[in-house]
Amino acid sequence: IESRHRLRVSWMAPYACQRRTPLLHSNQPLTEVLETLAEEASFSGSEGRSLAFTRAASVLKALPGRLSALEELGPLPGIGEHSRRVIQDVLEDGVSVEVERVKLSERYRTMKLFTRIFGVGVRTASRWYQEGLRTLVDLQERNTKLTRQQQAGLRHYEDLNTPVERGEAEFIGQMVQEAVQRFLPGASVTLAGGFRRGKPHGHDIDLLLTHPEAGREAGLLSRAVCLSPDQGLILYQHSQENSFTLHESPEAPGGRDLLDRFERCFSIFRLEVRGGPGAARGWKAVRVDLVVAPVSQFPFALLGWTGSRHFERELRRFAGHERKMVLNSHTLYDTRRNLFLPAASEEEIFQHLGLEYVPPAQRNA
Ligand code: DGT
Ligand code: MG
Repeated sequence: IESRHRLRVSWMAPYACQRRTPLLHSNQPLTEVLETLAEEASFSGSEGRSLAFTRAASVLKALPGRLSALEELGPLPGIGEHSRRVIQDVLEDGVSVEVERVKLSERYRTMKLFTRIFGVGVRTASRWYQEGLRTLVDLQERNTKLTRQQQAGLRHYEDLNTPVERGEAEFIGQMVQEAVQRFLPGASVTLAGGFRRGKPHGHDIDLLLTHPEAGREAGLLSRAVCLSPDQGLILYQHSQENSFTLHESPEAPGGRDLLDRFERCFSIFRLEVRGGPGAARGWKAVRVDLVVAPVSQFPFALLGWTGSRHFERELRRFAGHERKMVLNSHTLYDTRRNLFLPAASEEEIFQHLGLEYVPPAQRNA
C-alpha cells in the first residue's frame, strides 16, 4: 500500500527553463536546507558550490510530489553527492546536523545580518566580518564608511526586511502608473519580479516601464518619478541612464551575466500604512526598482525581470550551450547566423530558443 504513494522519478529535463516549477511544492523542508547551504557557500565566495546546492533545490521544487526516500530518485541531473547526503539526513532524522551548525555559526549569522542591508553585498559584508564587526550598532559606533545607499539601507533596515505584500506592490504600481501617465500618456507600468510569478510577498517591487512608440520612453524616469517634486514620497533614489546600444558585439556565451543597462532607478518609497509594522508612524519604507525599456526590448526585459534568478541563469545557460545564442534582458543574439532575433512577446523568445513556453507562475525555479 505504501508503494502506491511513493514517488518514482527516473528522469527530469536538465535545465530549469525546460521544467515547470510552481510556487508551492511538496518538498519545502528539503529545499530550505539546500538553500541555506547555497547561501552559506556564496558567503564564503564558493560560487560553484553555491550553484550546485541551488540546482539541487531547484530539481526538488519540480518534483511531482513529496520525496520520502532518496531511492525514489533516479540519477537525476543536478543532485550531487553532497546534496544527496543532506537530503538523506533530513529525510531520516528531520534535520541536517551540518545545516544546523551553519545556521548557528557566528559567520553565517553575521553575514546574513549585513547582506540584508540594502547596498551591501557579500564582499563588503565579508570585509566587515573580518574587521571584527558583528552587529548593526558596531557599524555605527566604529564609524564604518558607508555609501549613501548603505546609509539609507541601515536607516530603514527593519522596514526593508519586512516583506512587501502584494496589495502594497499593486498600490505602488498604480501610483507610478499615474505619475508616469501625467508626463507621458500611453506609457505603461508592469509589475515584474516575484509578484508576477504569483508570490504573495517579496523583498522589493520590480516595475517595468515602456511606451508603445519607440524613443518616447527615453528619460522617462528622471522626468516623471525620480526627480519629481513630490520628494516626500521618495526616501532614497539612485538613477542610472540607459547605456545600451545595439552596435556593440554581444557578450560571448558563457560569459559573466550582463547586468542590464536600462535606464533605471533604485529607490526607497515612503508608503502610507494603516496596520502592520510602521502603523504607529503611519508609513513604512519599501524598496522599489524602476526600469525603463524601449518597446522593442520590452519582452526581453520582462522575461529577464520576472525571474526567478535561477530560472534566468538557466535560460541563459541553455541559450549559450544548447543554441549558441546570447540572451540578456535587452536582446537575443544568434551567434551561428550572426543576427539578432526580435520578439514581440515572451512566447516568441521561447520559440526562438526552441523551448516550450513556461508561464510566469511556473518559473519559480
Ligand atoms: P523578491 O526577493 O521577493 O524580490 O524576489 P524576486 O524574484 O522579485 O527577486 P529580485 O527582485 O531580486 O529580482 C527579480 C528578477 O529581476 C530576478 O530574476 C533577477 C532580475 N534582476 C534583479 N536585479 C537585476 C539586475 O540588476 N540586472 C538584471 N539583468 N536582472 C536583475
Ligand atoms: Mg523582487
